Amino acid sequence: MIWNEKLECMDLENMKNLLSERLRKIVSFVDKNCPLYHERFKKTGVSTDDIKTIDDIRKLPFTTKLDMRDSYPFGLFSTPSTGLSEIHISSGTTGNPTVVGYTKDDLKLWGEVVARALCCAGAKPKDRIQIAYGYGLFTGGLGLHYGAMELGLTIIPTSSGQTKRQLKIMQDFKPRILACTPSYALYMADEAGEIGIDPRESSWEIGVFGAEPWSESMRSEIESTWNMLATDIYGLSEIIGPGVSQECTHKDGLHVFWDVFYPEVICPETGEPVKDGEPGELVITTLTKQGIPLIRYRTRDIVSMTHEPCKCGRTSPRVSRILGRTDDMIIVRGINVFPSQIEHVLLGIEGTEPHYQLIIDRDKGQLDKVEIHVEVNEEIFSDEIKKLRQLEETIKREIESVLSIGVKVKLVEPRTIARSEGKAKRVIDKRTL
Ligand code: DLL
Repeated sequence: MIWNEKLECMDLENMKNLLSERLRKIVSFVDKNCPLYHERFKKTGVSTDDIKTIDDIRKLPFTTKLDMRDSYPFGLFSTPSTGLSEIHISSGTTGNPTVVGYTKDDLKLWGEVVARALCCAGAKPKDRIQIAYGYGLFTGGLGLHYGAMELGLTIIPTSSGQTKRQLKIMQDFKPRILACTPSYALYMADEAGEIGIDPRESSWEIGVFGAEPWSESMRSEIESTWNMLATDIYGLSEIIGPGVSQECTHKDGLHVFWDVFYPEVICPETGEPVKDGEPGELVITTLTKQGIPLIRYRTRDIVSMTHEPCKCGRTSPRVSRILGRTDDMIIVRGINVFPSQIEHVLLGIEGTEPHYQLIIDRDKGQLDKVEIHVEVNEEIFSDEIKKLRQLEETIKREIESVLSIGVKVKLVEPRTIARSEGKAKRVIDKRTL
């Protein structure tokens, strides 16, 4: 089922006209209502009259996370705060937190895009959904909630945490859909085993997983453990929250809801567009939002994009899963490291769990040291020391060959790496640069 067939399957010529019209409108809107944008357009020498078609988007300046922090709390808004229905605030680790706000129409839009996403994943009206994303200032819980309401699902808003209760609710109320972070889906499988529930017998048939990076191997692991279809949902608070893009049941890239969130993929260094299929930074323009519309927002997420048609009939471009970040990439001894590479290696080694932590440190005047703590399962852990050493050696060798840097591997007891009910913390960077 396609939720909004008219827009999701629109032919490209009509879509281009719609996108151009919406771009002209939103640029005039922010120019008129947001002094920061007005000033910036003036400074970069672009006027609203220069924007005629969607291709003129490249004439516009970028917006960054720094702009959001610097304009705290409402400097980037185009609607006065009295006109907002909801405000979400992210807990910033450095500097000001990021504030986003929704008008009543923005909340409708949020419901609409998440309803589209849920349909993409295979949900149907009247299905039951267990929403185990956190509710509150994090946009996961409420975003999924609005979409599920729009689609006419029966919602069980468990929020995250209280895993045994989550599992009991699943057993008693048999929801067909589970929405949570992929790492929490795996965590719940662990716990299910402990309390004698066979995950393969679960009622969940469809998973709508996102909010953190995951891999194809993690997908296979979730799908085989829970006997369900695991789909990827992407979004970020600055743009709307979840519901920017979503995989359909073909699982061949995430459909971007481009009539409202126009995507570009650029080279992060030059700002120039990259070709379809090439990785680059995802940049999004919100074409219809009112509270805090963003022009060419740099997400810092790395993806590749394709405009090839999809078997499902939707005509939207699709982006790959998030390949990394322009900023969370770690540079160890001059080499770029993505934690997902380590995860990938671990998932291919029997006996290890996809729970790991990467600890990076540097003694004064020394080279970076990388220690990887890897959890092993109960069975392996009770093996003799010699076998454990062999396993450590294997992991070390494989990781070193992928990362091209020397690492130290330490196997740790089952369930000793702090679990998260939200996003897993994979990297502990102790270096002072
Ligand atoms: O995580 C929104 C969300 C909630 C998406 C629930 C999906 C499901 P933020 O907390 O603002 O918003 O974090 C946004 O999380 O820029 C990505 O780096 C990362 N991210 C989100 N979805 C995915 C995904 C929500 N499917 C940041 N795969 C984004 C990989 C993701 N990374």
